[in-house]
Amino acid sequence: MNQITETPTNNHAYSSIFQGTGVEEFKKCIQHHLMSFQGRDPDRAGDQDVYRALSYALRDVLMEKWIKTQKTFYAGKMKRVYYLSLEFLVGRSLGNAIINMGLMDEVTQALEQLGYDLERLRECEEDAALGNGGLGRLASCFMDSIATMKIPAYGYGIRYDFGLFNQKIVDGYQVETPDSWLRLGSPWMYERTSFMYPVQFYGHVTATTDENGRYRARWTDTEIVMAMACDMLVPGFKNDHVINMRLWRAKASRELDLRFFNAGNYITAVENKVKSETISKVLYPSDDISEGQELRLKQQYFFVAATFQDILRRYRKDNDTFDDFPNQVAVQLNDTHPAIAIPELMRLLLDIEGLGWELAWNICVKTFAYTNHTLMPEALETWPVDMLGRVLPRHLEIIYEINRRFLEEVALCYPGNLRKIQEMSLIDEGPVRRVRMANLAIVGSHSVNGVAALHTELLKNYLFRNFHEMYPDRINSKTNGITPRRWLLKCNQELSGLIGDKIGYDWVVDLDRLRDLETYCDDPAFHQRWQAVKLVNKKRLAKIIAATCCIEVDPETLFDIQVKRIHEYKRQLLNVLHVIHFYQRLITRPEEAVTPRTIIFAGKAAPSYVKAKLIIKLINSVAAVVNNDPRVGSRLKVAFIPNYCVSLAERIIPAADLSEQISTAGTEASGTGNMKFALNGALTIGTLDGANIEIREEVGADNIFIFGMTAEEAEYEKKCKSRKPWQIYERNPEVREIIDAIAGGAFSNGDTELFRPLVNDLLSENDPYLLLLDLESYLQCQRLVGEVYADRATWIRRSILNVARMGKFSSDRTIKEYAEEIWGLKIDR
Ligand code: GPQ
Repeated sequence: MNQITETPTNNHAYSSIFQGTGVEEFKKCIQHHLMSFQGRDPDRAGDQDVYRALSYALRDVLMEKWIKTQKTFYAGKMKRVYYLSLEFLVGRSLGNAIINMGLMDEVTQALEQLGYDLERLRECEEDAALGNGGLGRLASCFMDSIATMKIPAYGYGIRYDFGLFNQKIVDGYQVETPDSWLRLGSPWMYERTSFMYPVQFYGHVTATTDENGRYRARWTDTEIVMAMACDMLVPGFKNDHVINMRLWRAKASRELDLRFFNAGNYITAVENKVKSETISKVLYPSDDISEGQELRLKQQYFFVAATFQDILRRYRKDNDTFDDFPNQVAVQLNDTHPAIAIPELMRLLLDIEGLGWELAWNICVKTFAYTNHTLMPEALETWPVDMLGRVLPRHLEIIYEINRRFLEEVALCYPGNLRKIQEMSLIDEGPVRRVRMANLAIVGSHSVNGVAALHTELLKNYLFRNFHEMYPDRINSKTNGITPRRWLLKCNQELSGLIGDKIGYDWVVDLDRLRDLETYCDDPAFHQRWQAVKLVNKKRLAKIIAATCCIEVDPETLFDIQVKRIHEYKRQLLNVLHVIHFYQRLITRPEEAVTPRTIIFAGKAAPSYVKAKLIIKLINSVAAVVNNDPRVGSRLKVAFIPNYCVSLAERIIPAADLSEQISTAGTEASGTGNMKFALNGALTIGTLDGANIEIREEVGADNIFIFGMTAEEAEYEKKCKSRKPWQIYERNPEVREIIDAIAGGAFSNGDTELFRPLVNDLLSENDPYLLLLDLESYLQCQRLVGEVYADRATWIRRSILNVARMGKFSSDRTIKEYAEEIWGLKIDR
């Protein structure tokens, strides 16, 4: 696509080892990689070989720029930001690298001349799925914005051998298979095989005194695992700036090998080697729910310990004392997953550097900032005290001391108030004593942020109320964002081209510029092109659906899409209830005019989440009935696209007319899919939850379909149960018909047991997600959606206005706020 090649560069002229030589030089570089590194005859290489050679050619350029970028950090003695995250949901890198490096022309031409097609090569790349969902994808969008805004920062995480599982649908059920994304190696992963740090586990703490007679702990008899650095490079958008994510891989220590090998115990030696390397084997596949496995705790400490050795190494290059640490280092904790960093930094400062407690603690609090991503209690991490004390004995001691001092402070604030002490303690004194990682993260950070305005208010008033009362300046809001490079420029080249034609491309690095599109919101010629672009994207998705689901869908119908992790609170089940209702209307009142729809789902359920998996089965079962009912035809089709992932999202989102964001108000911290859809011209049907509220503020209430209870009303209903699901069922015949169909086996060949757990939840007074309480409002709102879509000019106008008003949701804006308000940096743009 030439449109993209015409996007503006910023002030910094592009310079690369290809400059001046261009396409010819590039071809040579690809051929060189084919022969020297892959041993392939360039005349006989296949797509996979050329994909690799091309990627290595680009990586050469990236590496050169990365080294230059690092030098500017050192030369400027810049304060560094460390973004610690157990998840980075990267997706594919090739297309993104080409676009951000401004090499689309060179690459396309070079490949053409060599006889290859870029689109096909891009399909050779495995997604890097080192994350579960929103939280991991946010981290990757942040990396893109940080690089684009030239912020001196690094991402730190784990290089999992196996990313998020692959999902197959067999007989309507989810089946998981391992994601061996490194099977053929990844050209984007730069392994530094000799760059390793030791990480300790288990062992004992012995008390000693230092020369000043002060207590010094020694942590001994530990098991050691080595952390090897693997870098993934992240280019900024056309600015010559390249940063890295440093992902740690676990390696057995040579000492461990030698000890056992020398003792002649060969098998034990190999066993131990395998055991220590399992730490970075696999990503934990649950989202918004905490898993209490020891291996997970070891993953957390493993990457934190390696990261801090790296941070201190870099800090020591320029500093002899720790006085300046918080002015030189900012650490952002992506949820509590890396919160063990707080006692780890304390340990390093106390036990290794010999600082006193107060000084060390001051440094810690000024250094750390914590982002919370959920309001749901089951997602808050806690570790059994026993386990933590066994795996990390010194850290438990330090946590106890942090807690002792903190509770003294609480007692001073609230004399005699035992309830406060109990609630705020870092230790949950239940039958199994547990460390509350959120409390640790709040106490040990100068900033605690929510990810949308509503979420932050709910943190202040409910979940973290006590802490907010005690530290009123600590909790702040940073509404999430998405990178416009991947989520518009790259994934929707047709729309980007159309927008570029009208208003240029400044929006790529300054998303507010999309406002200029408002001028064209009533222009019939523009409407026509807008609609044509959407149709192209829908046709492309229709092909994918035909190939992966064997379902023929009509691109002229309204594409109604819900793609995200499958979770009860996200209420895919509510969407299914509407599907069934729509189907029943078609059957019982065939003469009624309806807007034909294609309703599309995709998403993974955590492998152990039984109910979420049953919801997937229900979606597929309803789809089977609806799609095969000859009375329906193309007026309604339902598709569940398997194996949702970043690269699929890039295909699905641009094809949406309607975006489903229907969580129970007060449960979705922010959502980011909601932003991606609206930026690609879909209208939202949604609840007043998370960032939907801010999207409504931006696009205007007329341009979004809002239904259902507010967070306050939902909270009230959960407590007081003033409206009962079974009353709604009895009163409303339409609701009754939907539920009876599921319960009566209409989608399970007469089996009335299969979906009973879901039916029971729907009718229960204790349904925490309140589906039936929102159902009537949802059905009514969906009816309105159909009517508006039938008036195509109105729909397109609203679609244009949505895109034009999405400026706020660029992750560039989000990162600027983090940089200025949390990390203490000044950003001039
Ligand atoms: N989120 Cl706690 C996840 O993706 N995984 C998690 O474990 C937790 C939160 C999401 C959250 O559900 C969304 O509302 C947010 O938009 C997203 O994090 C990024 O903040």
